[in-house]
Amino acid sequence: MSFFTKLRERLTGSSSKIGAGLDGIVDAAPEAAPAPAPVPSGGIVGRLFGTAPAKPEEPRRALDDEMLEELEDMLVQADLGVDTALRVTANIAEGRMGRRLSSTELKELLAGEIARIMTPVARPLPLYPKKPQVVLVVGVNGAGKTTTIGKLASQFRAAGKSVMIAAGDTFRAAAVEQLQIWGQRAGVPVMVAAQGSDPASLAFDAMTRAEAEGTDLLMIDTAGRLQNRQDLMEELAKIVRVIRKKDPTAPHNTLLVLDATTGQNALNQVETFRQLADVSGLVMTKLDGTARGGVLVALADRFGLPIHAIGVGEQIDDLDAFDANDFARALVGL
Ligand SMILES: Nc1nc2c(ncn2[C@@H]2O[C@H](COP(=O)(O)OP(=O)(O)O)[C@@H](O)[C@H]2O)c(=O)[nH]1
Ligand SMILES: [Mg+2]
Repeated sequence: MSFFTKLRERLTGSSSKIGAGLDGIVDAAPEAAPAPAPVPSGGIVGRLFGTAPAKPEEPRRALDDEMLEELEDMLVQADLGVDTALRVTANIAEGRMGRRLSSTELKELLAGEIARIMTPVARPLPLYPKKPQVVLVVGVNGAGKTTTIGKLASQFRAAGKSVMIAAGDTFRAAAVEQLQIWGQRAGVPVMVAAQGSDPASLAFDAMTRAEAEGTDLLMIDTAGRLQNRQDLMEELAKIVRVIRKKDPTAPHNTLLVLDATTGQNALNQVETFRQLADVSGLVMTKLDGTARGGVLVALADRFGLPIHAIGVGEQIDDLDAFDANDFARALVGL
């Protein structure tokens, strides 16, 4: 896994948003203090004493209530949510009122606060010795479940694990075909059933085959028809019930896949899916090129669910582990 190289390249939308926001706040210093003239140091003295060439001073702004309010508003705009924005701002303010901060210093402070929120949730998908380890994948239509399963299958294969996929979204024929294509790409078998057939019986068959073949990992795709919440809840509950007949400890992980571009809506989706299934961790997709990565901070702060991975593109290797520090720095534009 290329840790966050892709994120750094692609999180440009988010970083420019918060980064530019912070630049704007500092530049908006009411006193508009002119930057002090740079000290000349390129001459003989500089060369003799090894002084670094002078950089033009960054603008600074004294931290006051007005600046904190601007900071708070900007963070709310960047999808951190009101509660998280308030707390982050208060932490930055503590012991620093009146201090003159540059945009870079403010970014460092903000990155530190965000990293502190994200560090406890940055956890890889836990691996259990159980065979097969069952990963149930849930989320609304279009969130990126099928794509994420394909990417995960490929990474586990590359790590030497045997993998099987059950195409539990039996509602849409196209969904099954899509998963078969991902299965081919990742080199893993995909168990399918007739369109409209019971996903629970498919899950049961997949468990049976995975057990017989000694498969390490069984990933079960599901439908995401939230419009029919009661049906979906029953469908998921039934899948869990039948696989527990085979292994009472399954599913070992229930991954909720969320689309970063939905912004604050991701918070509602977590609330909903926690009622539908025993969600054990999150995957956030489409962080490439979206300006809404801030919602991850709100999610972490509010729910504390592990973030196992992030999607940074549509290709098979576009799934990264989640690293709190890298994410925080990329988000604030450092
Ligand atoms: N840019 C981008 N697109 C993604 C990512 N993950 C999934 N997609 C796209 O989102 C769309 C829906 O994905 P799909 O896996 O079918 O969602 P599902 O309905 O939850 O199974 C597809 O066009 C995917 O290529 C990602 O991390 N980045
Ligand atoms: Mg799908």
